[in-house]
Amino acid sequence: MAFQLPELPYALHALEPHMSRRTLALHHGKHHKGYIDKLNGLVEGTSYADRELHEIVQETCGQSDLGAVFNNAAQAWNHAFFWLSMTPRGGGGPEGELALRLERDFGDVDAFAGQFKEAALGQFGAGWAWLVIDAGRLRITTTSNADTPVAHGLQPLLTIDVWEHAYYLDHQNERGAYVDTWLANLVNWEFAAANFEDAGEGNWKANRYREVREAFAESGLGEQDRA
Ligand code: MN3
Repeated sequence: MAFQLPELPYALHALEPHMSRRTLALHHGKHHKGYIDKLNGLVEGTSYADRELHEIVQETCGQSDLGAVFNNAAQAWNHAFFWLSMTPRGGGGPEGELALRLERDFGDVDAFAGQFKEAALGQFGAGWAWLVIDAGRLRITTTSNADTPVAHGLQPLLTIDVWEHAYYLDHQNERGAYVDTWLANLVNWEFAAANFEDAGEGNWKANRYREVREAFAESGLGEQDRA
C-alpha cells in the first residue's frame, strides 16, 4: 500500500496568528505531500513499498545510490513528527518527569529555550532542530536538509522545521522571530512528554510512528478546512 499524507491534527487556521493558514496549507498540502508522492514513485515495485517509514529511513541512510529514497522518506517522517510537535494551545513548559529532566539537563525551561533557539539559528541553511534523548540525557541537536535523529538511533521528543518554507511567508527571513513565536505559543510539551515516556522501550520508533498515524486518522479535523 502506498504511503499516505497524514491528516493534520488540527484545522489549517488553528495555529493562527502564530502560524498562518497559508503557511500550513502550503507546507502540509504541497511540501509534505510532495515528499510522500515522490517516495511512492521511488519505492513502487520495490521491497521498500511495504515497509514502515522509519525502517526505510534507517536502512537507506548513508547509501548514496538510495539518496532520493532516504531524502523523501526522512522528510515524510520529519514532517509527520513536526505537525505533532505543535498544538494550538502550545508554549509554556513540560510537567512531571520531563520537567525534572529538563531542569537537570538544561537548568530550566528558559535556559532550554535559549539553547534551542541558538541551535535553530545556528543550523546553516535548510534543516531541523530537535530535542532528543541521547544515552539517557536530554540533548538539543540539529540536522541538515532531510537528515533525522531517527536515522542515527536517537529518540526525538520535539522538532522545529527551519527550512525557509516553514516560516518565510509569516516571518520572511527572520528565523529568530519564528523560533521565538514557536517556543512561546506552539510547542507541544504533551507530545514531548508522550515521547519521553516511550524512552527505553526498544520499539519506540514503531510505536511512536503508529501513534502519529492514528492521531492523524482520529483527528477528523481540517477536512472542511482543506485549502
Ligand atoms: Mn518543511
